Amino acid sequence: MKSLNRETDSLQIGSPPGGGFTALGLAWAVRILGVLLAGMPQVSHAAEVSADAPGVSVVVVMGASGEPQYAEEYAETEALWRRRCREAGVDYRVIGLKEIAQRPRDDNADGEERAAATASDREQLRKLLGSMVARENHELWLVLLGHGTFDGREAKFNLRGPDLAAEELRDWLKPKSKDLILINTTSSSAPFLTGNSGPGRIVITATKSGTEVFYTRFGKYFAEALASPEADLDEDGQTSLLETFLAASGEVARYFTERGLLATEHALLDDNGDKQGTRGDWFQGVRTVKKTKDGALPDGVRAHQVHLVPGEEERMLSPELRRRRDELELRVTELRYQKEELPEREYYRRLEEIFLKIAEIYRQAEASAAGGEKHGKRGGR
Ligand SMILES: [Ca+2]
Ligand SMILES: [Ca+2]
Repeated sequence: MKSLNRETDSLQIGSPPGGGFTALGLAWAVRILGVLLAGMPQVSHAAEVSADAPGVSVVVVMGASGEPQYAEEYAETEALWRRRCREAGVDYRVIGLKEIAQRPRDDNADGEERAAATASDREQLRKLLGSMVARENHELWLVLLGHGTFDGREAKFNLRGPDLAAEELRDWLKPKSKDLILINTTSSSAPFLTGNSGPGRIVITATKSGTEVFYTRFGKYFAEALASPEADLDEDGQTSLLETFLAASGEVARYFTERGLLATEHALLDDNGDKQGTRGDWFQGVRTVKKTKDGALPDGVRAHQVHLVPGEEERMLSPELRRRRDELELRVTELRYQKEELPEREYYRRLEEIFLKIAEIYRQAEASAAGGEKHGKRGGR
């Protein structure tokens, strides 16, 4: 407690120039207090990252369903994604929902339009991603629902018509060096993590290897946990991508345990770009117990900053302020991992420097919220 008092006494976090705390400043001070109390290793508060307006696109791809019971389940899962995206007010696209034969065909359409209407799901996805990956400062969520296969060499996502190989998707996504969230909920999905892992990217797969080939439950549980208050582990009023992953992983494990069955799927999350996924059972709360080399951030820190449906407080920050705040919070976490190697005075000096910058972001947000109220406007995504 002594060192905690010293940290907080010296920082005066969130205190506006005139003294005393404003609402957001106080919220921030309370949050930092929590971070300092929890000791090392620790991650900072969850925060949502977003890009410049319009900010976020979610693309859900429904694979070939095979059996009718799967078709029903995937349709329900897609409906959950759609609902959550509507709540979040983000751009939502779906591929593979309508039967190809049912797609509207306009007799007056030119050749290109007609070709687009009858194109395979794979081709539609290729075209859509081609336009999306070129957008700067735009967060792209790509969600794959359905079945996957692995022949010992190559993993594929099963689509109606031609399938999609992990390598092909890797090539299509290559221009998107950051702000990419790939969630592959199919069997044999792990090779999609290896191929798409990278800095600024978050990759989640339903399985830990290509050889976990059986039908997966992870995707359904994941969609159910999206923005679910029960999944909000740190109780900050919003469910992060990490919290969603942990809730879904927990449900999968429970399913098999309750039936006395050996689990046939183990989901992975990678958000530090090292091509190594981390399993849900390697986390205690929202922190992984897994050690990283050379002081690298562990998996989960970044995913805990991302929220499909941000909480009320988050919405008061503009996308640009959120982005800056998230970067600073990552620096706090990195610094905390280096604490042992730094002289104490230097550690607190650097910590204070970052905290003051974060406090300034909240001050700006308050100032613009006050201005917005005057003019009947507010932040949003
Ligand atoms: Ca939370
Ligand atoms: Ca990793």
